[in-house]
Amino acid sequence: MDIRSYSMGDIDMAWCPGCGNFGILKALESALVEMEIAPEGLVMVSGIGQAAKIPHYMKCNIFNGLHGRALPVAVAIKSVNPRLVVIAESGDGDMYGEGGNHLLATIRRNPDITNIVHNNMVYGLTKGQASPTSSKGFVTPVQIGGVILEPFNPIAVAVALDASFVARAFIGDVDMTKEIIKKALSHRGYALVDIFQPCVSFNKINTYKWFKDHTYYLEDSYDPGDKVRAFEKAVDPTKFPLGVIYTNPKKATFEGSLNVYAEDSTPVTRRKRNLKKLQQFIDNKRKL
Ligand SMILES: Cc1ncc(C[n+]2csc(CCOP(=O)(O)OP(=O)(O)O)c2C)c(N)n1
Ligand code: SF4
Ligand SMILES: [Mg+2]
Repeated sequence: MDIRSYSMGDIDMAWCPGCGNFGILKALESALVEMEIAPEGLVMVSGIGQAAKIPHYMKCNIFNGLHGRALPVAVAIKSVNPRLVVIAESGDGDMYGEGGNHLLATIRRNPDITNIVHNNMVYGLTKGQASPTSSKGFVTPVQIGGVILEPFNPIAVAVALDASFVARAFIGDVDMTKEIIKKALSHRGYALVDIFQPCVSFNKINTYKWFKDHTYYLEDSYDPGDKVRAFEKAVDPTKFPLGVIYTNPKKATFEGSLNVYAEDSTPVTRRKRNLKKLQQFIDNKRKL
């Protein structure tokens, strides 16, 4: 198995030259290959946006749904077939704006899925409007006087909700991004990886240089199990930490807590349908 296992060959790609999305695709495919995750065992789920096109460029199972709705679909897929590796991947607008409520619900449920967010601090596909993570004062064709709101802080929210794995990467460093994605994929439970991804066409403020100047790697001695310290790091107003910021590996997974797997771990999708039992359930005569 090598990087060609996921390659779609010589296809047209709708991303602009220089966009950080290319690096994320490379980091993700390399992580999957190094972890020997076969394309047939993976489902990529996305919403709408430039970032959400990433499954189109990978040879694996994909579900490309409505704007903001990747997470509930990903949770459902994992629930009916826990043997699959499920990745929900989209942009900052999709995951934190349109899909914001699903983010909160998914963190609480803790399904064993990886949630990768391309955070370019802008709506790229619709040509440069402010997203929830846009900086205060960011001027756009719609926010002509600059954004008036404080930016949404996904890392602080995830830590506060006790998400079982919270990390941040910057795609200026593809190798480190790959390593962080590998840690997220190895984690059992919900794993958020927010990746700073410059949009070279519609965000002239948060450039590769800007992200490099405003980030730093957590030191080796940093303990991601310390929730208070993780929160302090998440709200640091001076610079953004990169790496695994918080983990709580002790949490039960959503699908692991479902009654349907209490006595039989066979994925629901692999079971023989018992129509008589189903009819009895519909008739309210017995529990499933
Ligand atoms: C419900 C809904 N609202 C708005 C839109 C229009 N829309 C499509 S993509 C997009 C922004 C996507 O931004 P983001 O998720 O950050 O992805 P990016 O393009 O920046 O990678 C918007 C507002 C839509 N398709 N559906
Ligand atoms: S518009 Fe921005 S996010 Fe979309 S492909 Fe171009 S550079 Fe990348
Ligand atoms: Mg975006």
